[in-house]
Amino acid sequence: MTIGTPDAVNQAAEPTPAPGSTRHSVADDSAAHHARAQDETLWWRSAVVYQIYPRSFADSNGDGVGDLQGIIDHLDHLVALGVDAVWLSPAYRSPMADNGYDISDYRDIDPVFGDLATMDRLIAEMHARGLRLVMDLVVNHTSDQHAWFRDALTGPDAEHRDWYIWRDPRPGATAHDAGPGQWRGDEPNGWVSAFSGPAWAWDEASGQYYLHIFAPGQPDLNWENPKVRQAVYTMMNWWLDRGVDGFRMDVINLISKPAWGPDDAGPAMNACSVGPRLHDFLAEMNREVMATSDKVLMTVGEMPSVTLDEAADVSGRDRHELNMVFQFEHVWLDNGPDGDKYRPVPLRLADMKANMARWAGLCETGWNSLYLGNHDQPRFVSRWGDEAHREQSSTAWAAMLHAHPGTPFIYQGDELGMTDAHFETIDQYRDVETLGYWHQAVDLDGRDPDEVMAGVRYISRDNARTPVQWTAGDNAGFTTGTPWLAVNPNHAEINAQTQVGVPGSVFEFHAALCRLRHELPVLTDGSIELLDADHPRLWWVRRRLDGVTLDAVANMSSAPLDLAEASQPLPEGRVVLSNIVPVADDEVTAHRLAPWEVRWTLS
Ligand SMILES: [Ca+2]
Repeated sequence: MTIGTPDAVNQAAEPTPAPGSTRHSVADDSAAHHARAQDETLWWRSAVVYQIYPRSFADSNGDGVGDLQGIIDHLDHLVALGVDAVWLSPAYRSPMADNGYDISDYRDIDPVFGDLATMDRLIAEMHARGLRLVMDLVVNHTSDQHAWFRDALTGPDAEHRDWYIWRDPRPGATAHDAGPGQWRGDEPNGWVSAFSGPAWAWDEASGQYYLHIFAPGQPDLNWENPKVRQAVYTMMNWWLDRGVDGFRMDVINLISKPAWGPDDAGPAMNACSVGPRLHDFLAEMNREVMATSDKVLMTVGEMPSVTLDEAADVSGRDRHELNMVFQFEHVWLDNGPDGDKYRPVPLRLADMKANMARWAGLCETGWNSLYLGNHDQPRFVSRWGDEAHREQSSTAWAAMLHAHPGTPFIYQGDELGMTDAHFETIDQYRDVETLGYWHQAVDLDGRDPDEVMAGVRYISRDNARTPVQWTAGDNAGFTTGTPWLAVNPNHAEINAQTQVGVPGSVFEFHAALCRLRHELPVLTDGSIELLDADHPRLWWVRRRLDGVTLDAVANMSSAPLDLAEASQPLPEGRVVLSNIVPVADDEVTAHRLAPWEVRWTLS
């Protein structure tokens, strides 16, 4: 089987086709949508966003690392896909302790990615193609190489000392010598960093600890200090003056730290989520930055462990904080005991369906983002699909994601159905989080390396960071040099060259998803109903708006599914999206779903 050509979406309408057989014009439904689209204040609600992780996207100069010129060289790929905006993961100057999420200069581009002149050209080239640029904004912490922190290290009286969070050793506790990232015994409390080890780093010179929720090279900024906040807002406005169209805000739920005591312990990320002044800070940022811009920005806050109510507060239309959030519940459903993602458990589809339906409720008063993958998650086709049914399972997952309320995000390479890296040994990995977990689990805790490696292979962030596969040629056309992270050998089969413009490809299926997003207002504004919620393999959501009903139905398994198992018959209607080409007039096709078949029917 191949995947149905999206070009058929634009073919002339015919009377009620057999399900899955033909895709028809949706032009009749688009008038109301175009009226909404005129409302510039809502552009981000009906947009599809593409995430670029620049290190792995395209290398223009043969040093093995993707760069801004590489993005410019491939912008027509994004035009062909039909996305509205790009979220660019950090390209700022950075020592790359966490691949750019440790910024040493917010107003410069790291030389490995290019320079400000190239950035200006990227913005101009994107705008010339109708694409908007959403910058990553990492302001929970800086790099320890940032000038502010270098100054803070000079002593307690330094101008920028209070721009970070310093504490004395825990009174009465005894310290012992320990290597970097290891417990000394007199940390101010027992908070654990996201990359294993204590969340406090010892500064011998001043005899104090500083807080780092992430790596020791990523000290947390002290948002209680109004000078810090003003410096961030000024920097954001500087980028707006350069032409960017919004911000994706890294772990923005962590910026307000709670009151805590010496006996507090556990993950610092959990302790600091949605602190007491988060909403004050975001409302202030909105007044100082977003509200002063002459264009409508897109803002999305990354918020691990945020609750639905908290997300509703952050994204509430009348609250003027952020447009939408990245929540994490659905990508944590297969985490193992104690939330350990490296000890995964099988995903129950019913849990995923229920979770996504619940988060759809956010769009009643606020707004949600929709994603299955990003630079911090493995490839969803390997994680929750079936590589033996790679094209069908990746498109089925994508179509069901896009069928929910919210703004969909496509992570680079997912539009090609790229898979996990399938590395065999730990020395093939580069990710600071993966290496930190391995060190803790194998070297310190003495766990079985084979068992730990099974978890690493399943969940490591490097799975999604292998270079984008442009061609079947050397290094997948990503670089003429040696790639910083190994190219997946399956680029011989999976690559853009064999998919872009090719009917039936995973890429063209995603292009159809983007087109339908712009043509069907029911996708943006419709209500949602989850049918057959407990069925372990059938995923069925129904959207409704102004007398139009969209049914998205998928078989999320590698075995055929008899539609008699559904609680009600599938409605008759126009099939506007399908990932199979059924046999014409086949009664069997009409009454069952093939492995990983998805259908969108409009009635
Ligand atoms: Ca390069």
